[in-house]
Amino acid sequence: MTTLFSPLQIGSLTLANRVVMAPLTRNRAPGALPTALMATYYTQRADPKNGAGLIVSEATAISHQGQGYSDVPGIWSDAQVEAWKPVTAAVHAAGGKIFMQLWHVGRVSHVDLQPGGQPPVAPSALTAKTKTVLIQNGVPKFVDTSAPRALDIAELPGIVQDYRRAARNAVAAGFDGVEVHGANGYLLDQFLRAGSNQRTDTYGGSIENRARLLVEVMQAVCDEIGGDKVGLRISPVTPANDAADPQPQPLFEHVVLQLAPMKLAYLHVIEGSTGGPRDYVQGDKAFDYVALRNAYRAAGGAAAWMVNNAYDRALADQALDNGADLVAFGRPFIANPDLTRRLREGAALNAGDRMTYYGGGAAGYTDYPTL
Ligand code: 8OZ
Repeated sequence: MTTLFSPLQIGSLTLANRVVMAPLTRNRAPGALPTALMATYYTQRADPKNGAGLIVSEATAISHQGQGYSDVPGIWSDAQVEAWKPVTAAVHAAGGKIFMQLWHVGRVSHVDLQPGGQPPVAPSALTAKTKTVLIQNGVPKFVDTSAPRALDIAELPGIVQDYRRAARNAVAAGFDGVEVHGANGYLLDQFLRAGSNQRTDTYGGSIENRARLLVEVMQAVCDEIGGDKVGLRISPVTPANDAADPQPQPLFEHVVLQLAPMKLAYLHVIEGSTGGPRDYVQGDKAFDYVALRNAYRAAGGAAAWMVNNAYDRALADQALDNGADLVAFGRPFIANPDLTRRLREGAALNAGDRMTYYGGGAAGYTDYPTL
């Protein structure tokens, strides 16, 4: 019988259990460089007897333009590659596996975070009704995102190239693979959804056109490092960061059909509203996640199916019984480095302190107690 604590083979990688640490933005990388404290934080969660079978890193900017929050890490420079190496080495020494989440925020940014104070970029010049985090004098503040400019079609190959370089850099930094961030209203999701994409060229309009950039990015990343080292995170109905589409079901079914031949490591699906209700509805009817997976499997897609959002032990067991392969836990991993052990033993979970989620030091980061 498969449980959360059974191993899983994905590509050439053996995961010791099916508990995944979801990507979590923590804003503790000043100058976009990872730190020794980050190595400690990930390593505390890396031993698969107590912690995650797979860690997905916090979202990491593929370029300066792709950055949208203060003190999030990057993976576009040699200095960043070097600074990530101690993190991956420490995770591996603890017996862990770690993928890097590759991130371009698109319009979810602020001029203060962009190269030369320029406006952020987006599929269309539509401001997202959302906030970003700016840290000034050590104090995190939620501020409105800046008005973006629409990307010229001639700029898109450069963005695909930035993802490709980021994937190559992630592997050079010692990561076991990468997860492309296609969720939560960031650049690739902005292209996917009609609410943020009003383009009239081959990257807007039809579902096929809106999915084009994501498919090109996935193909480039797979070509660069091999599909068995590549995952994708999607959030078909989330309203996060002003993401909106009237018909997510055919949109995401088209996406997974395009991905089926790429032989990916996993597909990571946020069910419902990110960090909120699982039964959130966007568009005209409830999203059918089983139909999405069936469409992918029917097209020959064999990637591990990872589910996420508000899972507990009972819901996770049910998901595995119903055909999911991996369950990602986000906020529970902030406060419980030994989450896997606690799930296995039915132990109580520590509560996290929201005031220390974004920015700061060791407090609320590396000081949560284990059993
Ligand atoms: C919370 C705060 C900042 C960023 C996401 C990368 O929602 C994020 C994020 C979450 O995917």
